[in-house]
Amino acid sequence: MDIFLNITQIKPDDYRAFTFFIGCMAMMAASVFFFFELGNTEKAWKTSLLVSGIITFIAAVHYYYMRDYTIAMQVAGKSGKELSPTFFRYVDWLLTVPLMCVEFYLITKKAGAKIALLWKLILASVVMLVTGYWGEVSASAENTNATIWGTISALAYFYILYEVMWGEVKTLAASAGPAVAKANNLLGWFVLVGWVIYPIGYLAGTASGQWYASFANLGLDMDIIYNIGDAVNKIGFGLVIYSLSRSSSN
Ligand SMILES: *C/C=C(C)/C=C/C=C(C)/C=C/C1=C(C)CCCC1(C)C
Repeated sequence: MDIFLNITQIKPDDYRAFTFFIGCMAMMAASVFFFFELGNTEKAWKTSLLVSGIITFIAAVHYYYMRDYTIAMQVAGKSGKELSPTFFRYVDWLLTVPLMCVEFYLITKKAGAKIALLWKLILASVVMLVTGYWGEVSASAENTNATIWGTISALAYFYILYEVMWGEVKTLAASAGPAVAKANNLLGWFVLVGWVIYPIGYLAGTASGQWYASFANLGLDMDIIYNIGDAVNKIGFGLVIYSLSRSSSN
């Protein structure tokens, strides 16, 4: 099979491939925007904005490959879970979610955030993602792995949410001034509402044969849900950082 797949092979009703395609474009556009805006950003916010651009750029590259992957599988006659680029998906997340934790550290650093806080957030995000990955790849109608690993993953997720909304990050953001407090609050809402899209995708994708099969089957594909989540969260996070960099500029 030709490895240089042509995007014209996307079938008109293949929403999975289509959302990978449009996700790639959106991430690329966002990266160009963040990178170009670096030039007229105050020094204090340059690194934060650079990280925003790196996050969307890493995602753009992964989306480029994930789109090809899913089309290749489609063309090879595969179906169901085989169409999901699970490995690339989690490699992408393992790079980008810790970078989102870095954003929390960067915006609270001038209020005294310690490197230990950053490591706690990164560790929690790695636990969340590695267990999620195990849950996805080992899920089957014969076992309860998806539930067990998904639960551990969710605990790590709640820890991050707690730190951002009510814990150390929140306290530091409050003492860093109103602009940072507001940005942190907005980012917290992304973690609360935006990140919840992911466990919904996970439940939908692993539902077969599980106790949650009846309600998790939304008729929506797991990848489509994840793709929506990524666009909302990665670009949204970046825009919050961008507006923070503007509000305290001049
Ligand atoms: C840019 C990518 C982001 C922000 C990805 C975030 C992913 C999550 C918050 C995933 C969370 C999961 C759970 C809370 C439980 C089930 C397994 C996961 C990994 C889907």
